[in-house]
Amino acid sequence: MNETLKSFLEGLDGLTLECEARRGQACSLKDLDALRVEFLGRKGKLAEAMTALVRMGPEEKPVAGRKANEVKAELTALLESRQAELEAAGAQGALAGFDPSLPGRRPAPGSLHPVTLAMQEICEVLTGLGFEVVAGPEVENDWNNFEALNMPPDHPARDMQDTLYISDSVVLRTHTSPLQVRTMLSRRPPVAVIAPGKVYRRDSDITHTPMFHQIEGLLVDKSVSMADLRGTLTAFVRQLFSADTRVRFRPSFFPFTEPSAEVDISCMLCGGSGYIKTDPCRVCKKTGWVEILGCGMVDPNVFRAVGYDPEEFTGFAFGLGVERVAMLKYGIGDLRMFFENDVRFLEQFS
Ligand code: 2NM
Repeated sequence: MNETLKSFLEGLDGLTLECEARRGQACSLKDLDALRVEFLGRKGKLAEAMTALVRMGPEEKPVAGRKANEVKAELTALLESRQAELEAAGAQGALAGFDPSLPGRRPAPGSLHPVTLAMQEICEVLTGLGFEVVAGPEVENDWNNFEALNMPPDHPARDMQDTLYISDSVVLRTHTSPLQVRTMLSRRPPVAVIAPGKVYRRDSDITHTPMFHQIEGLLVDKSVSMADLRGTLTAFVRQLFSADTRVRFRPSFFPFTEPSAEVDISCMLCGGSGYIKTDPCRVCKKTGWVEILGCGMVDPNVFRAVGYDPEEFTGFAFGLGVERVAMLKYGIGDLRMFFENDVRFLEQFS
């Protein structure tokens, strides 16, 4: 046999052997594709070997051509069978370690923020006592936030609140009382409302945040007295804390009430003794009392501003800070906890 033909045929058998040896090393479809290009591509090993055909005579050429076709079919079959192997292994790989008997992953349930919880509890107790919840804008005009509440422009009481101004006559409400002003402007007594919501002050340190939550209450009717105020607030704190909670009023000042008082309740931690065993109580600082809210009898000037006759009607009002109540109710020592949104803190209230 012609030497050229002989080495051509041997070379092609060598291709089949090499492909057989290397197909197992292709561990991915990508590897396998590279191998296909290397052997069967336009510039691959088979195409390269076949360049020898042009130098062959008419007797050798058909033999060589037939062999080339056989080898091409062998190479194709080798690579295709490897592809089938890889695809089967891939399917098993995707399912490897999958245990269909395991329970599904559930999304972690969220929980209400402690300030929201306190807000809800306070509102529940007060609506139970007959108050109706009212809401309104956090951006207020100067008249609703100050003027109608017996705080004219030059009133020193305006300095008590560091106000965040939108413009000369528009503010972020510094308390929720403008909701009560709005209520009185739109209704005639008897009125019994509570106004919960966010309020804003230019104040920021470890015990003050620029935004906090307040709930204010208002009762107006014929012959509402300070005794009604005391009875209402006593019932309120006994439901919010415990039935044996004691109440005391201290004289105070607010521009919108006269007389005004601050209300203390007996300490919910030490029960009013000032001590936990022999340690000074950390909540009431040994006094046995904690301040819980401010209140008073609505000033006649407020009634005149909203068009109520102060000779015909009297009323009481009160206001409390929700963060403070939440700290006392849930034993939270640091106001900043409410604003950090640390899940480890928040999830304790679920
Ligand atoms: C407080 C304390 C005392 C109050 C007064 C009024 C209104 F609108 F009726 F005049 N609303 N809230 C009030 C009174 C609020 O917070 C410490």
